Amino acid sequence: MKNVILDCDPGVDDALAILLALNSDNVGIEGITTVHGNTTLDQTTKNALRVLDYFGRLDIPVAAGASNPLLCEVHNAENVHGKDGLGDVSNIVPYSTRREIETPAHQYIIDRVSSGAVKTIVATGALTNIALAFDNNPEVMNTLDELVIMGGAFRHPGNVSPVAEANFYADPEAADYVLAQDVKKIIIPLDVTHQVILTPELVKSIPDNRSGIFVKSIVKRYQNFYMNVWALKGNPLHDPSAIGYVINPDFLALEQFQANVETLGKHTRGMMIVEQRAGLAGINAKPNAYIATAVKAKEFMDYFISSVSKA
Ligand SMILES: [Ca+2]
Repeated sequence: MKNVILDCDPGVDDALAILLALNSDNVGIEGITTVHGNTTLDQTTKNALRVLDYFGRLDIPVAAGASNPLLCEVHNAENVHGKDGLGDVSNIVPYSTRREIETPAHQYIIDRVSSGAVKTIVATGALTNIALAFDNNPEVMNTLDELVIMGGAFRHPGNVSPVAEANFYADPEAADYVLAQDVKKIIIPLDVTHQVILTPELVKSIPDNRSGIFVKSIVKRYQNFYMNVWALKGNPLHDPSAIGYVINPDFLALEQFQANVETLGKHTRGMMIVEQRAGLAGINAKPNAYIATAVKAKEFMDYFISSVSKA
């Protein structure tokens, strides 16, 4: 079993990622760290706590992190995830009376990695906390086996701009800084997450157990957004795809590239820039990341549905 810290901004798909991890024997959640993104830090922290409470996992600590990007203004996405960031379903997923621990997220991450308890971090929000952890203690952070990042759009359009994906766009300086670190990075971009579509029919097929009621309540609004605005047949499983990689790397095919994040462009800020010309005359790329370029969508979706159907 891989013990991970999930650094996230719940967020409907973050909540589905947490659920997938909780229901898997291949992954254990050491702790959850929260960041600004889909909604405010205060709300993403409350949401992490209420999701854990709903599933009776009061043993998992939550550490709150950055409320703002490193340099730019905060950019939230309540239009996608609901006012409360979780589809506005507090009647079904009530608020917790628990609080986050006192240690800030980046310090909690450093402490747990330093202790050897965690070798894998899964980041499914803006990369502010991860950047702060590397900036504060690169020696410890570079002992990680892998950093799995949901973010970026490669050969696919962006989702907050024609070229930028929401997590990288939410803090481009942090994203670019993290990609420049030596640790092994696995990037799960929109190219693959937009192939894993949870349709209303699939949701209907899930039994009304505890996980099923959770999924059915939180995805409704989110799914409508993707069907109406993106003309998709349902909602992509963005963040669950990152946990899916940890559960079974065979779900995804990886290719190594040099990848950076644009921090200056007038029209391209937050865009993932990938050097695809390696091997052409005179081009010396320095590969620094593995990018998921294909996904076994049916196998992963079957796994997702069976996982949320069993408890
Ligand atoms: Ca997220």
